[in-house]
Amino acid sequence: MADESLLEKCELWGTVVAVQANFYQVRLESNLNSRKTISQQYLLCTRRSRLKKIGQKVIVGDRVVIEEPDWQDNRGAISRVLPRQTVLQRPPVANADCLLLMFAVREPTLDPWQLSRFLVKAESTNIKSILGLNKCDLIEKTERDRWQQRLQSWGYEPLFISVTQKLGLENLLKFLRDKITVVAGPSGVGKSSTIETLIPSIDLRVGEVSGKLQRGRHTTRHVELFELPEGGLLADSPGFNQPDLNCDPANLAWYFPEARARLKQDNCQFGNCLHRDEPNCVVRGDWERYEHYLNFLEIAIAKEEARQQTPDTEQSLKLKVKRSGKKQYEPRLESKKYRRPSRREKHQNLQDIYSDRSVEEIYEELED
Ligand SMILES: Nc1nc2c(ncn2[C@@H]2O[C@H](COP(=O)(O)OP(=O)(O)OP(=O)(O)O)[C@@H](O)[C@H]2O)c(=O)[nH]1
Ligand SMILES: [Mg+2]
Ligand SMILES: [Zn+2]
Repeated sequence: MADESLLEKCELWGTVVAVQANFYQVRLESNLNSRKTISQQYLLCTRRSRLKKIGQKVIVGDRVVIEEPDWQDNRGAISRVLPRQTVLQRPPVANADCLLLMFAVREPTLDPWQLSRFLVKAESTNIKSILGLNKCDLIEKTERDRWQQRLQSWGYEPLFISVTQKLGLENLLKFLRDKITVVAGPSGVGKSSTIETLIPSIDLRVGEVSGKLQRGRHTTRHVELFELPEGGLLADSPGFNQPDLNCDPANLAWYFPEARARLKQDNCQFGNCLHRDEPNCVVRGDWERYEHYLNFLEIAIAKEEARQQTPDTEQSLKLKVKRSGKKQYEPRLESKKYRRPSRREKHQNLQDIYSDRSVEEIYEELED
């Protein structure tokens, strides 16, 4: 390549699409200085020791600056992580622009409470979300119309999809183009099938198997961003049935479009109204999901109270989840240099936290 030496001097940057052991697969963007398009699309990178020292983690979706590219071997080193616009914990992805919340209209049965809970969780992330309802081949048009009307009354416009019949995918693609999108939802609704259909070159479930257990890579361990032929990056995630509701109870009503609309029009009498039985409340009323609101509010309040009861514990102790699944509190040590590395750390001290534990383990911890 003619401009090789020139390119090497310039600042290079890209998006981390996969993290594995000590390596980061980075998809290169156009060169910042010369705005030149580079011929290689991916570099396999390590993390500069300076970043390790300051404890700067690199996760999928991070925008990173790369130094010392070796164009022969497609290698490089990450020297800087740009500030994150958004951070999702489940799955761990930075800078997601969009959440594709996926449900099936049948198999598994579409449960309004579960759907509602996912919608509230999605709203609380402040990331734009779209709702896809898959497996439309399994229901009649009348049932589909009923769901559409019902969800419109909740403030949502679902995209009806059938992966098996390739229905609604064109429409879906319009929302995904040139964005980082994370696909989330319960198990078995067709998240992986959708991604596989949109990106025929990958095979998520029976893709590469890794390690002694010969598990499929995507079933448990890795988050990875896959490139849509039309432009844009998509991350699959393992299904889970119940997102946690650890939001500030005072904000909860804002995560329901129906309540939000009321609050934008008018004020409750009390500034700290939780919209239960306070007088002159503008949120309380006969909208379908008001009972969901009340139920989620109780959960959010209970979580908040539990959190407040253990402030000291949180500051001086940290919750450690053992491999066996047992949880115990351990003192949080102030200075890292006095801490002896554990046996596991000695062997894998460069390994990113997210790549050496299963997604379920991380989820468990995040849920506590
Ligand atoms: N009838 C019908 N079945 C579908 C459709 N899309 C996917 N399926 C089936 O649904 C099942 C589950 O699909 P997956 O793509 O593995 O679901 P998932 O959401 O990735 O599930 P987890 O990985 O467990 O979270 C598979 O047997 C698919 O063949 C569809 O549009 N219609
Ligand atoms: Mg899947
Ligand atoms: Zn109120």
